[in-house]
Amino acid sequence: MAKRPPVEDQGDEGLEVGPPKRAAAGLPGVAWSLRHANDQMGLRRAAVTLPKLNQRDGFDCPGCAWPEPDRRHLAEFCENGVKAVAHEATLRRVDRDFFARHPVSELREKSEHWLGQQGRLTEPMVKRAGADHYEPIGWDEAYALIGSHLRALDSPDEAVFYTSGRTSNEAAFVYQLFVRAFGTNNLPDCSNLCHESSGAALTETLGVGKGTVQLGDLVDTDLIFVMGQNPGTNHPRMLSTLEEAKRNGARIVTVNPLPEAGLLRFDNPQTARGLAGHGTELSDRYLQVRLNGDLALFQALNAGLLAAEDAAPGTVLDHEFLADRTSGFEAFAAHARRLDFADVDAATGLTRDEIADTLAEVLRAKRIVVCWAMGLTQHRNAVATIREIVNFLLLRGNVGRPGTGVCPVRGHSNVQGDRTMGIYEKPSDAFLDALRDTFDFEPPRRHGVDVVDAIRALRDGRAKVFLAVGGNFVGASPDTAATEAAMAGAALTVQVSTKLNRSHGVCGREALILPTLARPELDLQASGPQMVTVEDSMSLVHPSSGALPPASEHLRSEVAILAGIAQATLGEDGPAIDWRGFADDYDLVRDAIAEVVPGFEDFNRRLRTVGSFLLPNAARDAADELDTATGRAQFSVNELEVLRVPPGRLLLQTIRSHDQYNTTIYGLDDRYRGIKQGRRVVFVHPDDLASLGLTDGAVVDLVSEWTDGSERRAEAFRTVAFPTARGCAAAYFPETNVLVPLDSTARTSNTPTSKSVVVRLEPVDAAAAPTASGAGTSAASGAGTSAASGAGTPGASA
Ligand SMILES: Nc1nc2c(c(=O)[nH]1)N[C@H]1C(S)=C(S)[C@@H](COP(=O)(O)OP(=O)(O)OC[C@H]3O[C@@H](n4cnc5c(=O)[nH]c(N)nc54)[C@H](O)[C@@H]3O)O[C@H]1N2
Ligand SMILES: Nc1nc2c(c(=O)[nH]1)N[C@H]1C(S)=C(S)[C@@H](COP(=O)(O)OP(=O)(O)OC[C@H]3O[C@@H](n4cnc5c(=O)[nH]c(N)nc54)[C@H](O)[C@@H]3O)O[C@H]1N2
Ligand SMILES: [Mo]
Repeated sequence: MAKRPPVEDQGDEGLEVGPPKRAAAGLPGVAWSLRHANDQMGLRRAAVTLPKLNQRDGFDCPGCAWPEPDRRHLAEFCENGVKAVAHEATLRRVDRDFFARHPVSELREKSEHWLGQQGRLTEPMVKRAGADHYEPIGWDEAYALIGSHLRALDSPDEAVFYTSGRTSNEAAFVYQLFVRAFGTNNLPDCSNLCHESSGAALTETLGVGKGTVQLGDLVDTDLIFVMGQNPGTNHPRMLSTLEEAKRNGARIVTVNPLPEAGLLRFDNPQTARGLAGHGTELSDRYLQVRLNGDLALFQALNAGLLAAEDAAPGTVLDHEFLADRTSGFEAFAAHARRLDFADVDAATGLTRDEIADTLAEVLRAKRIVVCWAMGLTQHRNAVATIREIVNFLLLRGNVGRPGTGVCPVRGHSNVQGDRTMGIYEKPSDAFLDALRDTFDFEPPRRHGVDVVDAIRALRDGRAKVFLAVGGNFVGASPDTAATEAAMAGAALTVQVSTKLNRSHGVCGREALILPTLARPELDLQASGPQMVTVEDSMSLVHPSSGALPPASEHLRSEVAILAGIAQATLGEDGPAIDWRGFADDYDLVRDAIAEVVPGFEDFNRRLRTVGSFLLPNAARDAADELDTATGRAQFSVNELEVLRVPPGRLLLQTIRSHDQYNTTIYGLDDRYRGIKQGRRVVFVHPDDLASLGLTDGAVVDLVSEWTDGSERRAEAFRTVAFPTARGCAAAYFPETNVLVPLDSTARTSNTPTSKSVVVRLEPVDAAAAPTASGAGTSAASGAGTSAASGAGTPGASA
């Protein structure tokens, strides 16, 4: 079960720990981004590339899905957007000589940081069965190899087709069309690991699995909740929006176990005041909730709203809205009135005063927006939490009105668009009917596998071929040991990628690497240069056109690669679809999208005249009829189960550092949290450290304990005393993915519970500590049990 850290991560010899920062961005942010740009692509290339970022005639930032404001700055990007671009536009290359020098067995031992630093992939490579090296292969031969594997399967359901959220709308549409023409709905995507819980909760309650706010709603509102997200690192441009909202008089309540620098204060690098470090204090109220305590918090607020209404009837709830636009209020209210506040205390760790003061904020606000990200979605009760947020908003009519709504803040820059294009293992009948009518074939109706079920299918031999368009399935998925074993059992794995990652080293018996263009690069096809489109977090569709010369002359676009695979696989037997035509001219793809996907009517013309356009959303637009079971916004009843952590254990969340993009590790610092040159750290409250008999700086193994009695271990982490909520801990993924049990997922959405893993901290004998030879022996020290039993009860239970 033990997972030894890769050689270059062991020891973290340069690791330095300082105090966390109290503000985000400002001058250091600018300096850092320029250093990355210079390291990776040189200043000249940076000077022609960066001004195109997020401009109307340029390319969409591959960093995050936060929308661009109407009034754009010349530099409409952030420190982390620059890092994302610099690492794609890098001048470093991984060529055939690289693969001759580094066998697969060696790549498997490398860290994600090392792999990502090697540069851009340059030509198609194959690893033959039994070989330990990738060797060059021609494109046509690669397509033929995939086709022969797929055609040899007993059933199309024996193949799995993964997508990460950088894929353009055009590529995503062609991809899902090919997969369904082939005969399966096995289309898991990174959403399954990410905002699936939001999609599930919002579809059920509001009829559409997306947010209902526009930027304008956020900058002109009374109260914003920022729940479970770290925008200073992961959505830096959101901070400018929050700053504007504050200027317009909004109040901000942040709910987060960690004191995140960006949410304390923002020094906007786009303004002179911000550059000088006189930024805006962002959060008016900072609730350091315990991990997984948000459902209890919102149930307490909802109970408080009902009590306030009882005390002053007719003044608190929006009765007209409730009567005309919602369903299920009575059952919800009856349940809410029975809330046990002792459970709220235990689950949230907040004082009753903190909750009462927050309720007072809510009662003062005529318009409320709730924003959230992974801090809410990656828990067992994630879907219930988000449904409860909808209850909260419905009570006072805070949906479908200017300045109100739900704002799930999306991750990957086109993860929302990919879903709109049909990358979904559970497609609706309406979508499949439209495919059938447009392309004249009968798409499969049986639902496919999501990420967790794909791992199980590969593990059990029910799936044999795995193809990924982007992402790092092995690195990003939970339960690393289980995922790696599942992958190694596949007959063929195919990665359409821009850069190396763990999924290239941990591969099937035969494996292909198909290198593709990145966003900033010119996409030239038979009909000329192509643009693609993406959909941001707020349902705005807009074009993206790269201009840089491709990293290698051998690269192909995702659309071209998918069309090639489709042709080689389906040949004469498949539906009559002009794959070649799609690859030659993406306008034809968009014409097909216009026929199949609602909201894309007249797609090409609108793109060329108005540029970007907003997709319909009945809940946002206050339509008379929502796509829910009752046609109205749906109240729900959510049972509160308090996550009881056994004595001597902590609840661990697995998060991003400031220097990473998911599994792409740009650097080893986490500036805002005071960490330099190392990633194997675990943040723990000083009082919890004390009660566990540990000190700041101790080296421990993280051992996760799952209900079936199994244990998973991540070795050699340095403890960092940190002002997180009591009973909670935090460490970076992907290093800690090994700890997340495959079967520990959110109800309904099946998203891994990456933000609530029960762990114990086992001290490692200093002499055996994190050197290559010592790492494997730590488990034998046996010190962990005594530390665990000697501790008090730092867990989330009271
Ligand atoms: N630079 C950069 N940008 C990115 C990414 C990246 O890796 N790097 N990733 C992109 C992607 S795919 C995504 S999904 C987003 C992720 O964006 P985030 O969701 O901001 O990412 P995380 O690092 O997972 O941070 C989770 C946050 O939620 C808090 N939290 C954890 N558990 C709880 C809880 O139970 N309750 C509450 N209230 N808070 C909790 C944590 O303390 C932390 O602040 O960012 C996107 N943008
Ligand atoms: N423990 C834990 N695990 C998590 C999370 C967590 O918070 N905790 N977060 C989860 C979340 S929110 C997400 S979204 C997933 C992310 O899961 P993924 O999306 O699968 O992973 P990434 O690390 O974003 O993928 C990076 C790779 O994408 C490829 N790539 C980059 N750009 C392009 C492109 O334009 N085209 C193509 N074809 N390839 C490209 C590069 O080869 C790069 O190495 O991870 C999840 N895993
Ligand atoms: Mo994500």
